[in-house]
Amino acid sequence: MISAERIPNNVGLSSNKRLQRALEHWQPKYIQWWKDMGPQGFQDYHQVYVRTAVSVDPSGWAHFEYVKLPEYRWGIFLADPVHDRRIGFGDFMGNPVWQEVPGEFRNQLRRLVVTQGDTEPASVEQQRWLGQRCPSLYDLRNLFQVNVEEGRHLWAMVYLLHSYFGRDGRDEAEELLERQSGNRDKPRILDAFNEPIENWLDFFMFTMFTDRDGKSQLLSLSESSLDPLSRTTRFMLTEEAHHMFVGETGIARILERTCQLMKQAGFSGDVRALGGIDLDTLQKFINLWFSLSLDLHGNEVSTNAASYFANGLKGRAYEDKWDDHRVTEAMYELEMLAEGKLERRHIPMRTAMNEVLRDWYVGDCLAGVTRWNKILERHGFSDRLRLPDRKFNRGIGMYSSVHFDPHGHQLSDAEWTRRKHEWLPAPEDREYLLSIQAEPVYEPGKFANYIAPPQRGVKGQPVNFEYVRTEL
Ligand code: BYC
Repeated sequence: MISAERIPNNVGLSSNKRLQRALEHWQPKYIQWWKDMGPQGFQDYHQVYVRTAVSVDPSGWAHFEYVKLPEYRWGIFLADPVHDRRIGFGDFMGNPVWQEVPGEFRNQLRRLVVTQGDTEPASVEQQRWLGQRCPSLYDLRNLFQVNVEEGRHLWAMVYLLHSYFGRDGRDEAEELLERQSGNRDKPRILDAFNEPIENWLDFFMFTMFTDRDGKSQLLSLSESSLDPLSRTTRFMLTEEAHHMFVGETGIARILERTCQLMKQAGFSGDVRALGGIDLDTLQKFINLWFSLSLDLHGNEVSTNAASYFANGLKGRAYEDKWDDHRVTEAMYELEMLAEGKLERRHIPMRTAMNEVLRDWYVGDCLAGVTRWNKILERHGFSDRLRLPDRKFNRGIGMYSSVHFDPHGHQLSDAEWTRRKHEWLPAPEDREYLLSIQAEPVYEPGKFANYIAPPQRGVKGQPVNFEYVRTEL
């Protein structure tokens, strides 16, 4: 039996019996899903040193302990309310925020909550085999930390569905456990969440680029006029920051090791001969995960996005930094693809809100890549990693009908087919990565050859701490 005491929460669960019963009904299905679709091979006796949110104040959400993963205490937390909060953008600007869902926006809000919720279990499913190939116990623990928090983010969205969307919401909460990443009949909603994450380079790129779309989307939802959605997503952002840390530092540590191996290889760049990951492969995985994550921001021109903004459902990242919050007159200059030709056109900014958020996202990614390049610079290499043009390898939006190279030059279908593996991972790149990750590293303080140790451990613990314990 689940009780308010057993689910850490700050939403007064024990005084809302209807909601408590609804979550009691959902909880065993969630645990079953976690056991079936969560980390494979780590469901029984492994104890993992993880952070569990027990309240929203800084000491409460940074509580560390060893837990068996299925016994993790998934909780429901909303950031503290803001006194007299007002709608900050769109047509209803200045009105008090909503504590209930207005009937006329119910479908749109449900769609946003379901789309957000769907990504969370999807990512756990995508990553479920990685524990079998981990580069260290430190990394294994970080993977599981990310996984349990994605599970908690699912709880956050299920809480909203159960609390504010009635019968439909309960049905949607069930379906969140029924769709499966990569399943042909019942796939996850957004494309990037159906891609397999089979090796640790995929994982680090995913947490760098795809979790950063999580940041974009959560920032824009945290502006929402629906106050419970805003408060839920504000707290989720604190956890999201750690996921991006895992991705950015994971790649930084691979790059550090690559630089060491490049020197050992006599500056030939042939680090594969020494079991490392070469710069070309790193670049291909950047190209892949950046472009997939650009797609997650939706179409460049979107009437959905315009109406989310007009109705105050979804704002821009850091809405208060903009001057004009109604955006009724402003235009946005976009590189449009019309009849196969690119030309710059001005369109109403409201319809370009997905693109505005994508701009913020690209800037945030660029800052991360610039930090990676400092590692190459420090080692004295002139090579640099870069983001591909945003038209490259798109599956959603107007650029998806034509092919572009990473510099944004248009290509014929034939040339794209001939050259795409110069820019995107080829089957042999994936085979190589699996070959160097064939054996997991489970010895405390040891690291796989292709990655450098972190500069420090977790929560003041040493790097060689036993972050995952096997206790039979
Ligand atoms: N894949 O008007 P548009 C995270 C569809 S990640 C497939 O642009 P909309 C996390 C769209 O469904 C953040 N289909 O659409 C990270 C629509 O189809 P229908 C997740 C796509 O809805 C790591 C049509 O195209 N959060 O948290 O305004 C680990 C029209 O397009 C895609 C959110 O996504 C796609 N990529 O914009 C764990 C926030 N893109 O219905 C977690 C909530 C578009 O016409 N979602 N379509 O057949 C939204 O804000 C919006 O739904 C989107 C798309 C920005 C995603």
